[in-house]
Amino acid sequence: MKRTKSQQAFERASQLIPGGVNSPARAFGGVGGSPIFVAKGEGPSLHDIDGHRYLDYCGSWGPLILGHCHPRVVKAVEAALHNGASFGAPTELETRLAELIVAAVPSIEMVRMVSSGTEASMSAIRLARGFTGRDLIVKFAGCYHGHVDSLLVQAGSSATTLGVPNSPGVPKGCTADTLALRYNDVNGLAEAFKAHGGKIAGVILEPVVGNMGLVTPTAEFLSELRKLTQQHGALLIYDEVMTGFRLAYGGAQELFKQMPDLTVLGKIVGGGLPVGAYGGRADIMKKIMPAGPVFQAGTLSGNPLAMAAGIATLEELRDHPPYERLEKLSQALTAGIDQAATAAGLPHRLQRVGSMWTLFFTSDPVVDYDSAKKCDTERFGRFFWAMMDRGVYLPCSQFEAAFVSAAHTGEHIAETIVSAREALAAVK
Ligand code: KE4
Repeated sequence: MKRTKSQQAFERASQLIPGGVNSPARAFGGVGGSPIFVAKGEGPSLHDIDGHRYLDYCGSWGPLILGHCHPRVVKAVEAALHNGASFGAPTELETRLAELIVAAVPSIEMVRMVSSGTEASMSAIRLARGFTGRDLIVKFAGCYHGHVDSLLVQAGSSATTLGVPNSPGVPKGCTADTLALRYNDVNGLAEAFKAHGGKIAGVILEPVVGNMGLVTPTAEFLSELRKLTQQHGALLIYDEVMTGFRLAYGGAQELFKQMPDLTVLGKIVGGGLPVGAYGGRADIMKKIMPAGPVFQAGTLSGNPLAMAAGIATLEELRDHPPYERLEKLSQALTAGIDQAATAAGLPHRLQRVGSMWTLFFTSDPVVDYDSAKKCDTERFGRFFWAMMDRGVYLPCSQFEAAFVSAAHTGEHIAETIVSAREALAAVK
């Protein structure tokens, strides 16, 4: 497939924007070549400026569970725009979205809107430190919580894809109070609490990881996390930016019947517009300014257009829950891809939870950062382009999750499996 216009657009953008993109995840650094430039999205598809159509399994990295341009979302944002784009004063739209989030997630009694997942996780760890009076934050290697200085320690997603899990520019002082442990390592967790328990303000994790590729927690890991944090007075923070309203209407914590102290949200709660949120126990959230002393602010926090998109998305998910259908479609898709990879004789692991999945080019189960990093990323790059040339757009990195949307149908799944069969045979 010729993508001349995208290549020209990329060259032009690269003169003015570092790497030609406004987020490194889009740079195709993990697969080679240059990114397509998008003309528009339509339901389950992306159209690039060279006129090619792709079935989209990146879905803007997670927000678009309803697919592109869902009529209910478009109508809501259009209506909000005619009332004004931003006021720097409260609107009832913010309260409406807060009511939807609190009704959906029992562990969230109060919630604060911000404008990105990064801002939400940054605020949640500041709140954990302010609430407990402690400094130490525990994270897990390979998890990604946005580009928060103190969490850019063995960070996943594009930090790993592009080889900078520990970014230059982050002073040692910023990460001195961050302890990175191995995901799913129950003994390591117990040892850390034994050694530092009284100093740990909070533990933050992706309850299902998307940013190493799709990695699931063991039940023991999740229960030990809840038990040890409770025992030592540390806060348990679920980063559900990716899994929130994705794996269930109440997120991964509904699926696993867990009650964290704080939850970080983003992506779907904004329906594709810039929204992050953090929420949890009221006694903790009441420490946030102006109710309490922990500072956090934002000009566009609770922006009315973004609120309108988030409200329309969550109301659609509440009124017409797509989760059973997403489970069926995603199971069929990943079974077909798994069989195709086996038929091609390729060492692989296909890991999935609900409509999030990753095809890993490795023979061993991927349970943590070390096992994720053993994958054959060169083969992934060739698979990515073989699928692109067959009209299928995957996340451009082995260390990301792919997403099925409610706009995909059985026919799209069947079409994708045919493309995968050909693509996997081509990358043997
Ligand atoms: P944002 O600041 O990008 O809105 O959210 C940061 C974030 C926090 N927590 C989790 C679990 C996340 O997955 C993310 C962002 N995800 C990446 C892709 N895996 C966003 C893509 C990008 O950086 O462009």
